[in-house]
Amino acid sequence: MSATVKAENRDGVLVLTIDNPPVNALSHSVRVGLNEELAKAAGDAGVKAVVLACAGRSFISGADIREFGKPPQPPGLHEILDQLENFPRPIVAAIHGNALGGGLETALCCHFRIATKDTKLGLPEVKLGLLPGAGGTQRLPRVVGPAKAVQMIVSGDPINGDEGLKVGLVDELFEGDPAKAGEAFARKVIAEKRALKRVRDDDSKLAAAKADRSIFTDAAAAANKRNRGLIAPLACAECVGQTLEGTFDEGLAFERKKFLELMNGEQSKAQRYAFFAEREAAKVAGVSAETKPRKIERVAVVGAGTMGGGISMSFANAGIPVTIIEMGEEQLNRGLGVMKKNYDATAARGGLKPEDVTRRMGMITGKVGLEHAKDADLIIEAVFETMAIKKEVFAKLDAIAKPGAVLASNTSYLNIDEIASSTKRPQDVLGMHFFSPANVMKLCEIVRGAKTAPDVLATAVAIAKRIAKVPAVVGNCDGFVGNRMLAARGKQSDKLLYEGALPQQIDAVVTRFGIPMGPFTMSDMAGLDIGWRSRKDRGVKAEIPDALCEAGRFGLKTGKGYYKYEGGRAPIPDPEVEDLIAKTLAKMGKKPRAVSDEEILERMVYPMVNEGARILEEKIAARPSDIDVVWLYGYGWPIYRGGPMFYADSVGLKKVAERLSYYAKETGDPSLEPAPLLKKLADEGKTFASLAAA
Ligand code: T1G
Repeated sequence: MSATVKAENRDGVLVLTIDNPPVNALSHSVRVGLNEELAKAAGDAGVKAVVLACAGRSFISGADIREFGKPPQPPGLHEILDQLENFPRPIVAAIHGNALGGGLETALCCHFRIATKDTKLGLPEVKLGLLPGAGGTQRLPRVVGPAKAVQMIVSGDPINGDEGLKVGLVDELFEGDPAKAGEAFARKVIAEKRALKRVRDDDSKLAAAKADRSIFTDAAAAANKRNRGLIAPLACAECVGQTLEGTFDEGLAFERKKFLELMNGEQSKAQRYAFFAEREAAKVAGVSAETKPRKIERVAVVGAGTMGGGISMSFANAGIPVTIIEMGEEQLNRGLGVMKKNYDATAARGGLKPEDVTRRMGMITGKVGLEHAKDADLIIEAVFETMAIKKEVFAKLDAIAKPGAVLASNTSYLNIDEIASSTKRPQDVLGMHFFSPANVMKLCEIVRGAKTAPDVLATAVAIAKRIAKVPAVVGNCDGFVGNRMLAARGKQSDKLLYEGALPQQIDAVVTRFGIPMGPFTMSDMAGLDIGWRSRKDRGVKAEIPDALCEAGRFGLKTGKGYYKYEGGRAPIPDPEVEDLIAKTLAKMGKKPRAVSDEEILERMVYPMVNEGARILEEKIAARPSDIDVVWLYGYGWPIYRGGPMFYADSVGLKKVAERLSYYAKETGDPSLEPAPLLKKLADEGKTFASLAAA
């Protein structure tokens, strides 16, 4: 008997239990075990039915992603699925927890499926840049119809047991022990002499779409509406569409071909990397996995501005009561009003039911005065981004907060050690840097102070995951990881304006690369006046943005900035800006040149990678993949490009270093010289990924 598949004949019902922690992936040992047990059972007249169940927290969560890209180890999953589908007696899949990817595909090859009502049933392969490669694109449409199937497969989002029962994916719901429930159901099937139907043999759910293709094509188009740049969602839809064109086996062959194309393609490699990078980032370097996080039951957020409101909503969304604190009724009520407006807007789009809005707002209590933070286990400060104000708030919180409370600042670049120094408990202080809009963006940069205690770090990571954020622990420096790299990019985008590139050209290169918003559109959103005032305070000139601001062009808020805006938020290139830039350059005696898109892309990305290398050298980030997680989840770096450091590896560090040296000379900017770590890896023909392996 295999170590991961146990067989027990319970008076004629053979219960096969997979026990392959942590998620019962269909690893090689599981496939060997199933292969052996099913072969034995097929020839054993004493086996009247088979139940497939799992031990632990979940049914099968998919193929073992760690095996991808490695030499296949027989038996393959297809062999197991053939054994299940052609088994001569009833096979019941008893599902709890998750049945995802290959897990659901396995269940679809059983004759019957029973599940608990909160089971997650889904085919999330598309999130790995793949498609269901074990018959899911051919079997699921035959169970739930092609329209529902294409929506599930292209979104990758699961449905629960309840919905599974409604759409015919589940035959019966159960509670309690899966094996026991499976055995009882199997006995019922035997007693009722139910026919053994194979999903592949029943095309009845395809008939309507075969008669009217628009049933499928409309659903496919809707499902693919927001999949910019990704190839897997289109391939998923193509495979599901094949169910309307040919035989089951032809569809299976088509699916296999498309799966292998995706598996061996660049996009899936990047997306599989991102999957593991996200999970690695939650493992804090230097903090043992056994470190117990502190209990967080009550949260207080200080500051009801945009960030404080978004942060509070994130806790309310996770069902965690939060007290939001302001210094005055008016600011508090304004903040509460913005949150209510945001929830109502989501409800209006059908994203929330009205009762959800009420429940979530009910989780948020508005108070005036810091004393209301006294019972909180976690206090997140989200006040003005000036050190003096933050230190004053933390000094007051130090006197109010209960012992053991975690004190976090949402600062986006200020020194967390200096903030901590205004308290007598620096060990309880860290940064939790959320990204705007905080109720939407997934990244939480957790900034560890010099004195931050290990269990405080573990607490911040755990609570970030509880509110469905992606935590990345970073060191304390100006801009931490994300904004420090953003500044390196911003320096180049600003310089390029003085060399002849226009805002719209630079932004277009960045958005075509897959990043949602270019630097100048971002500046217009944030407001050009903030930087302008700060430059004036410091006596620093920046001729082009200064000229824009002197003309009252502060960005979106004034309807004009680097772009003009006509009623909406869409940036429209403005000849007046081209004229202003030309005049400014002329005044400066600069002669604009044609700048290629390729140069722009290299000068947008490689300086970020260079800053990332310095961040690694300074141990501000523990892993290159942590830097990638920051950019994937904090700045919308396209998932199919893996992150700046992964992307640099895919370009080749030798080339990246050479181009940086070239631009350093061309522009006379020494900061573009390759960082020592980058140069070393390039000279040794290595990758950033090789550091993680070391
Ligand atoms: N293979 C290998 N390892 C996996 C894994 C998988 N499928 N899923 C999770 N892990 C590891 C994960 O890296 C982590 O490892 C630990 O398990 C706990 O994961 C043929 C081709 C199931 C919802 O895409 O969505 O089937 O960090 O922290 O928050 O068509 O894991 O502890 O070392 O995420 O409770 C399709 C992927 C695969 C599901 C559980 N299936 N997994 O979430 O735990 S492709 C998926 C998840 C496929 C077929 C195709 C989640 C989860 P470590 P975790 P969790």
